[in-house]
Amino acid sequence: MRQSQLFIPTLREVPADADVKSHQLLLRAGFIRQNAAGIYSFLPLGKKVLHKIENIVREEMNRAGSQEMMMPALQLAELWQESGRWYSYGPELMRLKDRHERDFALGATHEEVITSIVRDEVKSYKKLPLNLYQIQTKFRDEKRPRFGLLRGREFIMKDAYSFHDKQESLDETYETMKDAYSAIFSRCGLNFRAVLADSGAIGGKDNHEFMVLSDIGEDLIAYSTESDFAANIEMAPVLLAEQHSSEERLELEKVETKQAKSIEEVSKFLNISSDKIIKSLLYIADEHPVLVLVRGDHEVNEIKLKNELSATDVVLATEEEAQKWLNTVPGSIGPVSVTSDVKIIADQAVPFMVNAVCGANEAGFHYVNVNPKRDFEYSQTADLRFVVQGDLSPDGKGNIVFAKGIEVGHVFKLGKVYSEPMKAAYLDENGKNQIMSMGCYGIGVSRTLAAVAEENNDDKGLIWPLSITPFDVHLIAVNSKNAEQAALSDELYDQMKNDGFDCLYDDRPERAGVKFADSDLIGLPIRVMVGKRAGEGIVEVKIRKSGESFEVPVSELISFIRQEWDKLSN
Ligand code: 9G3
Repeated sequence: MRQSQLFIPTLREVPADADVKSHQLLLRAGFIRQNAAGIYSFLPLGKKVLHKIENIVREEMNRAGSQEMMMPALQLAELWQESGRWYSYGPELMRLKDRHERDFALGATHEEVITSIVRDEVKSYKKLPLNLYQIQTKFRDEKRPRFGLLRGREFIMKDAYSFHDKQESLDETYETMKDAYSAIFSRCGLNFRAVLADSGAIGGKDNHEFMVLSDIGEDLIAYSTESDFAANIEMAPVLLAEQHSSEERLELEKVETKQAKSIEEVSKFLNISSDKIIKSLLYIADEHPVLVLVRGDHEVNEIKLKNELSATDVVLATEEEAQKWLNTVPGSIGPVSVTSDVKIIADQAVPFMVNAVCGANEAGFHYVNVNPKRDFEYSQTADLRFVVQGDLSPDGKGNIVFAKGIEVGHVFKLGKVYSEPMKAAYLDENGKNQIMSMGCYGIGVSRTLAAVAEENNDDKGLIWPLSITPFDVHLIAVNSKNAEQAALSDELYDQMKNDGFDCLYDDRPERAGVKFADSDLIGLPIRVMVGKRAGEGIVEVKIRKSGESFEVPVSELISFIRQEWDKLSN
């Protein structure tokens, strides 16, 4: 493609409201333009990258046995009423009426549509499992669209849905989809983790988010330095590092601690480290008082607490409730001699505490030399705390570090969350009517493009991985008014095209500096410059990622480019 023909409106200055690198660079390099908040056009270069990412997605989904189809963006409200989501979703779901005043949703996702298609067409276990996907525009009226394509209101998603008779079949497809996702994000050159995620609103047994590690990520993940373990902070399990202390158990003693209430204050007042203090928090779980005990240097993870208590609502007790159930105020709450009306649950690390400190359930007083079991009972122990950096990884390999992540994919085991209300049923091998199980699998395709741009750039511009670069080679006639350089450039352009390179030829009558700056901005992997030594049959080749440049005789150019291409591929 000749750059003098290409529609590529580059910008010199950084757009004001673009506050992450990928957003700034995709705008400046003429890949996208904003039409409205969270709504973008893909200009030719952006469209080429999008197309390549979609094809990688397509190849891996087809290889994994999913069949491509296309569903409408306009969805009958009746379908969302069947699943109940017409009423449960708020302004984020874009709705409209057609000319006959009929209600529609603009597709934010397609569980209802796909389930309505499959329930009408699939009646026998012989037709299962079935795995269908589409690559399609989605609409979600985000309250605060931001970071360009990373959080838009109209975006491209690959969404796949699988249908099963048996749970094992769903489990198998789920693993196959996870492997396909790993292949897709690896081929896009992304540093990602498959993160165990909280089941969240849409139910289903477990689910994984595919997170690109990035400083601007909105999610916090815990991952192991020595294995592929990774989990959302809320979900990350804690491996109990049992520490048996030979310390002699001392006599329980009540001491005055005056105004010292918080862990820090008690730690300072009694001059003991926080990991010797039992942090006691009174919660109300579905109306029942529960005293939760964790070590003083740990934090209660309320999602784990809720799951452990299988409670729907878990909230910290008010002062009045503390007064009512423990006859004291927060800051002096403890587990010693507590009424049996209050259930006591302890984090798994608490039973290993020796000669600890805890509130005496009397304002201004604490107990010292408190020993679990001897001085207080608890009905159960569980993993109730947030993971912290440095914890042993739950798989025993390496230690936990935290990182921010950009969610580019999400795979779910839905179970019967949609097939039940929408009656997607089949006859099993015994002729018995059964409800199908489902899985769903999403990739933010336009978000993936932005994530690649976010993680592959430098102060001069974008640096595209070979797999999705908009063009392979940037051929530049340094001075296109110079006949010798123009002639050789034209010749090389034809030769590279014949040799199968998708070449962008900068034939514009611009100063060299402008051409080089634009080339750095656009970020093609290999640049060939036809300059002063054209007469000697020598051109310069520059590798965008490493910045290395080489003087190469024209006769060796193609083989040299292939060699550099292979080096960049590994
Ligand atoms: C909505 C709106 C926003 C939404 C949803 C529905 C997220 C919604 C979850 C999913 C689950 C999976 C299939 C592909 C993979 C993800 N935001 N989700 O259901 F109406 Cl406005 O989309 N869907």
